[in-house]
Amino acid sequence: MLIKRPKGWEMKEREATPESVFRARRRLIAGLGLGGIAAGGLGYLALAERMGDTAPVRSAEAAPAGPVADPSASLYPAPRNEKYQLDRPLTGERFATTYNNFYEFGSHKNIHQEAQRLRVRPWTVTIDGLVEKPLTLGIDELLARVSLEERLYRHRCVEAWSMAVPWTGFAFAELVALARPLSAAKYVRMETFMDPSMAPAQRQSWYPWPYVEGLTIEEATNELAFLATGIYGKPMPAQNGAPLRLAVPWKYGFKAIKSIVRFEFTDRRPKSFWEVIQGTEYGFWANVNPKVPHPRWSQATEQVLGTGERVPTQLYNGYGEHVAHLYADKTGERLFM
Ligand SMILES: Nc1nc2c(c(=O)[nH]1)N[C@H]1C(S)=C(S)[C@@H](COP(=O)(O)O)O[C@H]1N2
Ligand SMILES: [Mo]
Repeated sequence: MLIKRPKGWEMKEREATPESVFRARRRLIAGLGLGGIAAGGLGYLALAERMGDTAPVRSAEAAPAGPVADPSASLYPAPRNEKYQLDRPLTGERFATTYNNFYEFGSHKNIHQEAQRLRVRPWTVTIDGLVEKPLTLGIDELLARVSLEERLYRHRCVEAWSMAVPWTGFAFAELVALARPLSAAKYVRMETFMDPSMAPAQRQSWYPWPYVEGLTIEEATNELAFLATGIYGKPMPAQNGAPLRLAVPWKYGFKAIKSIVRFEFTDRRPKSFWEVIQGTEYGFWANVNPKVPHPRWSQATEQVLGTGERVPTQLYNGYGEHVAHLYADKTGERLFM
């Protein structure tokens, strides 16, 4: 599919002032129709409103010191794997890194500054459950045991906005190989960190923290399943899910769990964060399908982050040739929500 390259995609140098960025954000927010969202168009915000959580999260604690140098910085940029091509321009970095969903830092999109409280070293990753030998290792140890590459992927949020970004990371299959799951393992359950001192919104007890997501082993070992450690040729910024987050581009964005600390191999289907909150709207499979509307809005089109352009949504977000076979025998399952 050809999508016209929008005008004004790239910011001119002279526009790179904080004020123009602020104005660009306002245009972006207008373009994304957030007025409509505030009126109750989107589930997450509607939930937050019901729960009385419309005010930004504030914490009594002092802000942490400035960011420390990332010990993995020398691994970037990693070579690009040309196999994964886009049908649209890349989203501008300043959009993808300032318009985020990361509920641990607040239920609105503008959490990128609050997210700088995230401390990404030391960062321990645990691999356990139905595996030959449980493993606990530091993120830098893990990075030394995998091969990093860059992939250009689309990302389709269930809220009907999308972006296209260069992730750096490694195939999820590499982690599964490290884990050596037992044959009884059918799923991998992933967990985000739990630390309200870094992420004040985790004190909001009406959310089922920590954030949890899951995949079948077949999904996790599909070549598209990617564990991202960086974006735009640099280590992952906090707000995008440093230091390790999932990218499964054929699924709705909420599957792409951020800041992972644990991979548990299990024979039971994990119940994800959003499924616990609203199981009738956010299920386990959550594959993208323009023909299956969300109970409260259409999924036929999506608004492109940074331009506000509206484009048709594709089945499996355009990745059907890689993943459709995974679901051929799953009749009777709610595959698309
Ligand atoms: N831990 C955690 N992971 C998360 C979320 C979150 O709130 N917490 N939001 C999800 C949603 S809804 C989306 S669309 C993507 C957004 O990723 P981005 O901010 O890098 O665009 O992260 C997903 N992963
Ligand atoms: Mo999302």
